[in-house]
Order: sequence, then C-alpha cells, then structure tokens
Amino acid sequence: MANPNPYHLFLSPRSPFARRVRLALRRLGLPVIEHPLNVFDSNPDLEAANPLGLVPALILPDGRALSDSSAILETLHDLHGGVWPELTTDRIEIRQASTLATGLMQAAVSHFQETRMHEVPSPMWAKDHLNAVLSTLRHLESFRTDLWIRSGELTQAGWDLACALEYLEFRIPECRGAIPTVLSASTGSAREHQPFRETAPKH
Ligand SMILES: N[C@@H](CCC(=O)N[C@@H](CS)C(=O)NCC(=O)O)C(=O)O
Repeated sequence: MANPNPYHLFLSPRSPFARRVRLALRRLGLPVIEHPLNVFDSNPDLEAANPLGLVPALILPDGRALSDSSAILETLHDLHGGVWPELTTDRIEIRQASTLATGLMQAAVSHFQETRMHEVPSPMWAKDHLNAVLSTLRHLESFRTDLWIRSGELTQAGWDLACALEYLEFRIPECRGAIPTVLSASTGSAREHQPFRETAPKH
C-alpha cells in the first residue's frame, strides 16, 4: 500500500543538485513522490515551495517546504540519520569534500549558463567558471580516497562527486581529460547502483 505521507520532491532531471537529494532519499529508503519539471517554464507549485524557483525543493510529510540540496540533506540527516558519518573529525573532512564537489556542480552550471544561455556570452566569466572547475579538480585529487569511498561504500561526498563528475561530462565534455583517475573511482562505483544509472542527466 502506498505510504500516506510521502515526501514530495520538485526536481529537474538534469539538475545535479536534485540528483544528490534523489539518491539520498532512495538510499535512506524514504517514500517520495518525484515531480520532474522544466525550470524554465512557469511552475506555481515549485514557486509556492521555493519562490526562488530553484530545484530541488522538498515538501516534508508534514507539509513544510525545504529548499537547497545541502539544507535538505542536513535535515534528512537530522530526521533519519545515515547521511553523514558519526565521527566528528571525519565528518568535517567529508563535509568539506562534499561542499567542494557541490561547488563543482555550481561552477559547471554557471559555465553552461554563461556559454549557452546568454545572448552574448562573456568569455571572461566562462573562463573564470572553467578555471574554478579545473582548480577544484586538482585540489580534490589530493584528498584521502576514504573520504569518497569507505569500506566499499560511497560516502555522501562520494555520491556528490560522482554526480558532479557526470554533470561535468554532460555539460562540459572537454573537461573529461582533466578528471583525475583517482576521482573517477567514485563515478565507477556509483554506476554500479541502479538509482544512479536511472537518474543520469540526458540530452
Ligand atoms: N544551491 C542550490 C542550487 C540549486 C540550483 O541552482 N538549481 C538549478 C538547477 S541545476 C535551478 O533550479 N535552476 C533554475 C534556473 O536557473 O532557473 C542547491 O544546492 O539546491
């Protein structure tokens, strides 16, 4: 029987921010009804939940709305556990790895918007966003591998990195050669999971 009080998630199928939340909800085994939409259309239900018009936006079973993927993950952890590790020292490092992986998503989205959605793209901003991607990839290369994959399981940071790298390949294919092999291990591991494959961004 369907759960009477599922979560509702507004998402764009291409959004890496929505993807990290979709994957966490599935991993935690929480009942969710997904509402895919095109963020460039008018979406009154999304705007009621998040007047900024950004996805993901989550409606909790009690009707309260939450936006921003990191705030959503934080709340899911508060309510159900299982997103972040318990050890304080590790948690700080995994949070930083997760934040930088999420920053890669933001830089890739900004690069895409600058190069493909502006009537007159700014080469300066495009280069700035691309440099942010490249320097973050180099920085992440030196991170301990167990921040991404631990005892054979992806951490939250590992899932975020896998979402970010697939989004980079999707939006800025010329970046592929700049992705360090040690980081691609997260994508390889994530692709073994059906929910990751099901949520891949598509043209
Ligand atoms: N910091 C936000 C970023 C969300 C965001 O930028 N979402 C994009 C999709 S990738 C969006 O909704 N864009 C709508 C638009 O550009 O109109 C998060 O982590 O959720």
